Amino acid sequence: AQIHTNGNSISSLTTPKIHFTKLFINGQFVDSVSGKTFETIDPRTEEKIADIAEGDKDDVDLAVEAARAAFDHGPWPRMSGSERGRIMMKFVDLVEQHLDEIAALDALDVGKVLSQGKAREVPFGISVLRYYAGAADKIYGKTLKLSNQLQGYTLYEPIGVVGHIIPWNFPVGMFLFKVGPSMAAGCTMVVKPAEQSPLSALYCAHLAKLAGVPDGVINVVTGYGTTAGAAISSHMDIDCVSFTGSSEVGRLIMQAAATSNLKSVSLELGGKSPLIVFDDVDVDSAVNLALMGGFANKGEFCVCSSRIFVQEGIYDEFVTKIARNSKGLTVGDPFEPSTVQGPQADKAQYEKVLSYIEHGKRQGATLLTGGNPCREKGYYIEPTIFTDVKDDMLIATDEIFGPVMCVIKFKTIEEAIARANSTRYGLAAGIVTKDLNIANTVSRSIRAGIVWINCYLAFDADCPYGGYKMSGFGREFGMEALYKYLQVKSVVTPVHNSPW
Ligand code: TXE
Repeated sequence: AQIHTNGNSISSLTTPKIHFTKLFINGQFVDSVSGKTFETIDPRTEEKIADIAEGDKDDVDLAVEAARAAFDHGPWPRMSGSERGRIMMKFVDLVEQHLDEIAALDALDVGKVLSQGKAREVPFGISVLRYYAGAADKIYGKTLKLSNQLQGYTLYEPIGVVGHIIPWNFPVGMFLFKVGPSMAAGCTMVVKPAEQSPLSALYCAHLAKLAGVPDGVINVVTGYGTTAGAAISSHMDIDCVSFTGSSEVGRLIMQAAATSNLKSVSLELGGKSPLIVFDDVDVDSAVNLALMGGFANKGEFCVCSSRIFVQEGIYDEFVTKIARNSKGLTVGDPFEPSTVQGPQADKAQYEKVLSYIEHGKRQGATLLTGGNPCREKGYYIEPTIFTDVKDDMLIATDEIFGPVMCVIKFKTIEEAIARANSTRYGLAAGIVTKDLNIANTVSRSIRAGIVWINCYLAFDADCPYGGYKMSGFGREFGMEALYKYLQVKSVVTPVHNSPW
């Protein structure tokens, strides 16, 4: 199928046309070796959107073969950084020209609100890709004066073939966040999108080809985790795997890497992030920040502020106001302009969230608002807030990954720090206060990869983020992400008769 590359013809679309449903290997859309397909489901209707080629180990082998040939013999790692950057810029421009259509594919696949995708997620993904296009010719080593007899320098070289295993909560975002830095580094890659959300990755792979990215540099194998995903993490010819998803699967990826070829691993594994609101703030703005942080992307967001700690002096007012404002959030069809929250991405997530709500009720927390499915069809759930939550209840310890928030009262700064940190996760945290000393003390005391002061979900391509503790390791964004895909070689040479 061909799509137009100049301009966007579908800004008034309701649901987008599906152009690409096959695996993308060595620059071609191909059927899976087995000929099998799987269905991708519209979470609004629970009906099939399209049949997608089901890649398996054999398809991963073919994709790795193509990526390996492109790495060992192709132009991509050999061309100058500025030439790679130039091609990447063309790719960025094409993604930008097709922004509306790409946002619509994700809205269809996993229920993301179209207006938010168009205004925020896809533009942010584009800014990340553009950042790495600009970074491709800014990879520097060091010069080393080792002794009077020796000098050296370091060369940063691409790590090789990369496997990216990505989740469904930000399909195009994750694709661009991972593909961008590894492309800039000069790597070639096999990407496995989540089975819930294959459409936008295939579309972007096509745009990469149109931009002039050589065949074999980006390969996309759609399929399931236990087959295609596992084939990537255990592959003997993949040099590095970058994974975002659940802690359980993160563990399997590390095990597979360890028992195969000891490939390098980076993991981003979700969280249970605290937002700590102190007495001295404007309660209305703190409430709005908490709602945004907790319910953004229907709570399917690894950095969601799912535990809101509120200091006792404003607690009652905060609870009254958050209950009222939460009821004003419109849950509905993600293609409707008035919608704030769409359906959960798939049936498994929908059922998981509802079962946590039941646990919350059963374990004695107070259901302040929400708690129910909210449409006859589709995976819609009301924004849900619990109070009277104890730190050891499941709703306070586990990543629910849905629109469920716990509001918890605290007295002192020491108590807030201790309870915020008493989680196995460490991805993000937020602090709301006017007091600079409190902000500085708490931000230094929190064990998390990113801390927001008087804001939340403030991301930038230049600002690294990733996990402490069981939220994983390795960073997305910034030059930190680029260096995951490089390895350093030291070159040392003797110096004769140096007077210094
Ligand atoms: O994740 P999985 P699921 C969390 C969140 C969510 C829970 C379950 O709490 O409710 O995980 O979601 C691939 N080898 N996060 O089941 O299974 C899979 O095909 C290799 C947090 O969707 O981890 C998909 O591409 N790969 C999160 C990807 O892993 C495997 C984002 C993620 O799926 C595999 C998503 C295997 N054995 C979920 N099994 C975040 N950190 O943002 C599955 N996969």
